[in-house]
Amino acid sequence: MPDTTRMTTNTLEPYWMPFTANRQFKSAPRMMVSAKDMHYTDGDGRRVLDGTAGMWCVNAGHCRQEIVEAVQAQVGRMDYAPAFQWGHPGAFELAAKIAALCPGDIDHVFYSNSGSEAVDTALKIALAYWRAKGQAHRTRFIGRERGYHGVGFGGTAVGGISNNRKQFGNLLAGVDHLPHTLNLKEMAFTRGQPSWGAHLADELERLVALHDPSTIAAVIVEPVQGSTGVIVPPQVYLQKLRQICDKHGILLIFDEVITGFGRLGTPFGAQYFDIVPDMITMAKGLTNATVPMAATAVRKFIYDGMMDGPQHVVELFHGYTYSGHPLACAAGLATLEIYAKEGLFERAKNLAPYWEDALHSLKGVRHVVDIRNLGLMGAVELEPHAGAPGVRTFEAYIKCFEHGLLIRQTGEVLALSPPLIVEKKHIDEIVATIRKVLADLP
Ligand code: PXG
Repeated sequence: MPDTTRMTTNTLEPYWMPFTANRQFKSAPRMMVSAKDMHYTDGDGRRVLDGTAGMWCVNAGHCRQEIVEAVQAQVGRMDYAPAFQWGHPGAFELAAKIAALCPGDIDHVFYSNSGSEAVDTALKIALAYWRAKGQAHRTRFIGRERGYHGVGFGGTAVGGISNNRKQFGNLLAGVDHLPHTLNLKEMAFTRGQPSWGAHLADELERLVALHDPSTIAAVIVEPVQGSTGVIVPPQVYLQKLRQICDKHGILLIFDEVITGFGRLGTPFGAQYFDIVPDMITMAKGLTNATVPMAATAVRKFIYDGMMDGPQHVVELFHGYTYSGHPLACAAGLATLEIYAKEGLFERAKNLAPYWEDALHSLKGVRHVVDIRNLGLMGAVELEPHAGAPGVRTFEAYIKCFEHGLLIRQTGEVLALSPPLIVEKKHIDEIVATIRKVLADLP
């Protein structure tokens, strides 16, 4: 076995790391080597409290025995089964369990391997559905500023992060964006959903009028914007988006890659907001991140609408070698069982008020200009150094790590999303560490 704790800088070089300042990292690498429940152990043997469930994905905590054993058993029984024109029992069993967790009549599940693929799948299903319904002119997508929908060309196009878009040319044609809803002047330090901002949903009416409803296939939004710093939707904003989509016959896609699987105390954000979208994209918590897996779940009318033409003809010319991979299905089934057995979604719901109070106790701490929370998501926004965006939060991020706490840094925001097994003592530790780090930070 290679000793991954003692690598030289030379051996670091070949790996081109994703979304990472490679040269900076390789000059001072941070390595994780093992993990259990709420903690990582880093390359120096230090325990690091996981304040972000890895990257918003290890919702049941690390290296859960039941998941490990399920994957081990599956890899010994059958490593792989062809995904096209063949099946294996786990894929069907898991699809039924996912559908049962989904709201309303969302009852069919298409598998992929990452949130990015789940999003591109949803966009392709939308186009294919409208074509099947004789409305092939509905090709346009509406995303939102500051939205993150992964890194495929479709997801990048409907996403609203200029850094993620600017290197990659024209992306997908025919995409427009709603404005984001963050406004510190109107909503700083709001607990939960802001009361200001529902009117921003009316911007969808403006875009629909501009492009004509007959050209629009779907609107895609994250119920709570995660990656760009936990932007909580204003009260009734999402309900208004649903109404406007209904009025114009436009499909509404909720990207629940982060908000899925209990993050808000409900199976999906859709239930938290009491909305039935037409499709839900999910990944991350689906397998507790043990094996990569994602899914796009659709309402009955979408699946039924695609089941036309001769019986022997493929209905959707789309899929991946690893769609419904046996190891991922084994991990997914074991994960969903843990969520149910331990009541982890309910646990998140019950802990959310404690989480909210703890986070908001940081109000007044040096550099803090906003605190946001919903469910077990949280964000602390800092005043940047003049002329140096992102530098102060990066310093805070590194200092937290040195103090044994893993958080996420995005722009001017420190983002938090602990595993749902988090205990009050861990929440206290997360907040105390951030408090200390910020007090000492220039
Ligand atoms: N949609 C949403 C809403 C996401 O948050 C994706 C799609 C893409 O998933 P994949 O599996 O292709 O990465 C995501 C991913 C962060 C962070 O720190 C967030 C994500 C990934 C990595 C880091 O905010 N979200």
